[in-house]
Parts: sequence; structure tokens; C-alpha cells
Amino acid sequence: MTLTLTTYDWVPQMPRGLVRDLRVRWACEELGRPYSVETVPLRDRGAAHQAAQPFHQVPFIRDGDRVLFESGAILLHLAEGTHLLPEDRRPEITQWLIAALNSVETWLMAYFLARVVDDDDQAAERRAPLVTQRLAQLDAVLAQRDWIAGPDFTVADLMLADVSRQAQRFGLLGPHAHVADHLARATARRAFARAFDDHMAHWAAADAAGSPA
Ligand SMILES: N[C@@H](CCC(=O)N[C@@H](CS)C(=O)NCC(=O)O)C(=O)O
Repeated sequence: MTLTLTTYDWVPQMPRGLVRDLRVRWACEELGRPYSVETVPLRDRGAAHQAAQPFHQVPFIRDGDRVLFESGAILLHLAEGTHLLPEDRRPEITQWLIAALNSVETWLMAYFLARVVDDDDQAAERRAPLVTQRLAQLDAVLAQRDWIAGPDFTVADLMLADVSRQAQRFGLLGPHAHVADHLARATARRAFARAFDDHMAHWAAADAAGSPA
């Protein structure tokens, strides 16, 4: 079935490598699932964009007749019936995927909003201990096992690693050796390298075509 991934036409340097289309690309690469990329304008977000993604965000996908937004829902949908979501561990894998988004990424977003959007370093410093606490709690779990939801890599590890990348980008991963090790092992996978290269090439092509900045 034809799969289309939609991301922005262009973004500034800072979020490159972190835009959430990357996690969808990564899942597709893990699954050997071909996809094509479409874009919506970053600057002028129109009605067609909102019809597919009610919050005017990316990513969203079209898989056959189905249009889906929310990266967590997209990853679970793509992983359905594959080795990334083994049936016997589905509840635990879903639990950890949601934990990555809801219990870890939420705090990273608070830090990101203070530091990058508000450009308020003091506010960011006040948020940092909340992030650190969550990473320390995660570190204690990952001290006990290689992968977050069982003996092998699943879609929950993919999501968790992509969230950990944000902490790494902001220099918050330092003391959390087990989280850092999990991230290193997850991103050493060939599927991640392919996804990352394609993600970065997308922005380079946008620059070459003339950035809308
Ligand atoms: N919960 C959403 C978050 C999507 C999101 O934050 N997308 C960012 C790009 S990575 C975006 O479109 N930001 C622009 C905005 O929120 O206006 C998901 O996981 O898909």
C-alpha cells in the first residue's frame, strides 16, 4: 500500500535532526517499507494541512485511504503485525512508547520552549531538574535491561531513543549513562542512519531550492 509522509517544506537549522518526521522515516526503514515525502509550508499553513493535522503540525501520513497524525499513533500503526510490535508484548511496548512521549518528551518540551522559543535561560534552568529527574528514573530502568520493553528492539525503543536525542541535543544526557548507552545502540542501527541522512538531505534540498526564510 502506498505510504506518504508529510513534513515541512523547510525549517531553520536549529530543529533539523529533531523534526518528528525522522521517527516515522526510521520506522519505515526498520520495516523496509517504501514511502514518499510530501511537504506543507512551514510559514503559511493552510486548510488542507489542518484537515490532515488539526493542530497544524507535522508529521502526518497517508497510508492507502487512511490519514493519520500524532507520531506515536503513526508508529504504532506502522509497527502493527511486525517485529517492532510483537503481539505478546503489545501492552508493555505501548506503555513505554506512551511513557516516552507523555512522561519524558513533555518535560523536554517545557525545557525547549523556555530555552529556544522564549530564549529565557533562567526559565530553562528552572525546568532542567524536571528533565534530569525523568532521565534519572529512566536510567534506573535501563540499568536493568538493554531494551525498554523486552529482550529486543521494538517500536518503543525507537520512540524512546528519538526522544532521548532531544536531551542529547540540549546537553542534558551527560550523567545518565544507561540512557546514553541505549541511545547509542539504537542509533547505531543502519535504519536510523538511512532515516537521518534522508531527513537531513530533505532540508539541504529545500535550501538549494531557495529557503522561504
Ligand atoms: N504530538 C505531536 C507533536 C508534533 C509536533 O510538535 N510537531 C512539530 C514539528 S516536530 C511542529 O509541527 N511544530 C510546529 C507547531 O507546533 O506549530 C506528534 O508527536 O506528532
